[in-house]
Amino acid sequence: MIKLNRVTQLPANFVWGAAMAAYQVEGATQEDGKGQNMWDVYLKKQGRFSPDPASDFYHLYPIDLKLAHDFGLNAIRLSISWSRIFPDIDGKPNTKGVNHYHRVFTECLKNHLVPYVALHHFDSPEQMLEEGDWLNRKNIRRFVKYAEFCFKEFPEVKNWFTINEMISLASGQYLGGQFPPNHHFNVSEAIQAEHNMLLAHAQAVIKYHELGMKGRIGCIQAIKPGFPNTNKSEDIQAAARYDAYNNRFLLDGALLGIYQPETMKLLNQVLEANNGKLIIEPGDMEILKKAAPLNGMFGFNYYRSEFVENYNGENEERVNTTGDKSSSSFKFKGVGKFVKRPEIPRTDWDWTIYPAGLYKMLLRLKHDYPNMPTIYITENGLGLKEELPADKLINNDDKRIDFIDQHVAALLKARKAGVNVNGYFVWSLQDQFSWVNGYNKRYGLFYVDYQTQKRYPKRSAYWFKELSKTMNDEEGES
Ligand code: BGP
Repeated sequence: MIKLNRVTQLPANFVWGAAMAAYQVEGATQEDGKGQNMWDVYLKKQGRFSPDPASDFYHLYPIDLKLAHDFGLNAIRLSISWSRIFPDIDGKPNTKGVNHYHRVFTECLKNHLVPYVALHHFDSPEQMLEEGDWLNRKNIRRFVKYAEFCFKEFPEVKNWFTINEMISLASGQYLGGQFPPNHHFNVSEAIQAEHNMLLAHAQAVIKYHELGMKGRIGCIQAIKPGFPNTNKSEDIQAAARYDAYNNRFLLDGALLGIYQPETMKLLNQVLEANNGKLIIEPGDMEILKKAAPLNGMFGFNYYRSEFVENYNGENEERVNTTGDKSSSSFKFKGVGKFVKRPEIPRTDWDWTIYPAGLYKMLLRLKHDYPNMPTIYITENGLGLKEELPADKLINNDDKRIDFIDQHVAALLKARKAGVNVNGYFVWSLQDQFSWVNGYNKRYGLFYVDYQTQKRYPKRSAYWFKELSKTMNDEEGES
């Protein structure tokens, strides 16, 4: 018997979903004519873990989607693998890949799950990476062509997201270097990639509207608030610089279509401290400006907040990719460094558990971006090391239930305060591999036994179901 704790009632028409990304769940990386993407090549070279069979969603999607329905979800967030649709990035579409996604979307609708679909979730085709990924403007044009194809081909999808987490991709590729092409603290590249992704997003949004498509489109940003660790003005400034780099630049570009003067002042400080530069070409800002009011929704991924102090030493990032507590550090020259506060709980991967950050950021979004369309929390969840017990009953993920409960409570509190936020997608539906952690960091409502590919509902899945019953309208929003 599951007892509800903080949250005891979901609003009517609330979007109650779970998320996944194509490359983290599908497996079948060599099947049905899929082309190579940057992870196929990189993971093979790295040799740490294999993307096959992952959670074998490519074949088992009917099972996973039925589970989602049976456990009370009314929406599902997934992504399309670009290299399945266009194995040759400049070539013809691959019918097998296209039909696969038609079947997946049909299955979603059959299970009364509204699909929210991202076009790009970290998985650029290999050829795109080889030609500079988002740093090469040719790839923006390619993306818009791919987006246009998908809009026309999949009218059954009414909720589109362009690009998932521009900041995580750019920082993973060019700052921390955990993502291919593994560059370290090349700040020009990171910020240029962000600007170019904003342009790609904006052009896809404009295209969607020009085509007169009947639905909504937006982007998904990972927002990681950085709070000053002390009241010292140098720490307040450090947090502001970090925030400009991590959040504000992308929020301004996507939602206002301008980079506000204060945002640029702070961002230029980040660039200067790292001998970087950003190239904004003539016409770029007009594109962002035109697209901003056309966003029909906004995806907000929230996992954690940071506490920031001033820092002028050399750049350094150590990412905890094993779940060995306290093995991470982040020091960004001339920007700031993260400080671990003993009173704030952390996961084994050193991520703060800080639902207040979600609440504060939702209020800030309402205040700073008054034209904000409906917000959905498109990712939030807790990664744990978990094992399947002999009796196959996974009754011990109360930590996850508590984490989700606290964050949904923060969301509902923000709603009460007038923020237009109408949905929550837990990361993740089923266990899946994590880009830099592999298979030992599990987030799913459903445990995946990777040997047998069997699914087992965790206690959190039952909690999710229990809460879904408190919603008046079972179908949710469409
Ligand atoms: C987000 C990504 C997801 C997912 C999640 C959890 O940044 O959009 O794809 O992986 O984070 O992160 P991790 O797997 O590193 O724990």
